[in-house]
Amino acid sequence: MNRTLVICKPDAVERGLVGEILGRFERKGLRVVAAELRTLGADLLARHYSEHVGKGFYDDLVAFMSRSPAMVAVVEGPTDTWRVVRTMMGATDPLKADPGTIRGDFGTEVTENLVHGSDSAESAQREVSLFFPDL
Ligand code: DAT
Ligand code: MG
Repeated sequence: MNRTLVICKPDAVERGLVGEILGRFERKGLRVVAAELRTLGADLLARHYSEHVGKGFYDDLVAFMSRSPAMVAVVEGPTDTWRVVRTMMGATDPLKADPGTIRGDFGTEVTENLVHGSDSAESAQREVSLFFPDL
């Protein structure tokens, strides 16, 4: 699986950072093979974030992820694309993310951390199918 799911979260769209974020992946050598601006609903988010349902931050996460449109995209590369994307995203908490990463360069708080990327080859396959069943 050399494709992975990327979501430029509502904060990234609101702040006009979609081009910056997808552009970084493009400049790295990855290719955007699908992208659509979508407002994500609670049911889809519960499937996408199933491992987090019931956690203390879950309601805030869903409120944030559904408050305005997100740019949902599939990115392709030669190998381990999910890992390349995760490395370029930086740590979940932008305060701990290294400079040079997307979260390290543009984020200040853990909920509004700009970007989602699948966290394994299995997650990538599952998430691409969930958001782009026809791809
Ligand atoms: P990642 O997005 O780096 O894969 P994750 O899957 O652990 O991180 O969590 C999903 C999202 O949930 C994350 O991007 C932001 C939010 N989140 C995670 N841990 C949190 C926490 N302790 N407090 C608030 N929000 C959190
Ligand atoms: Mg995750």
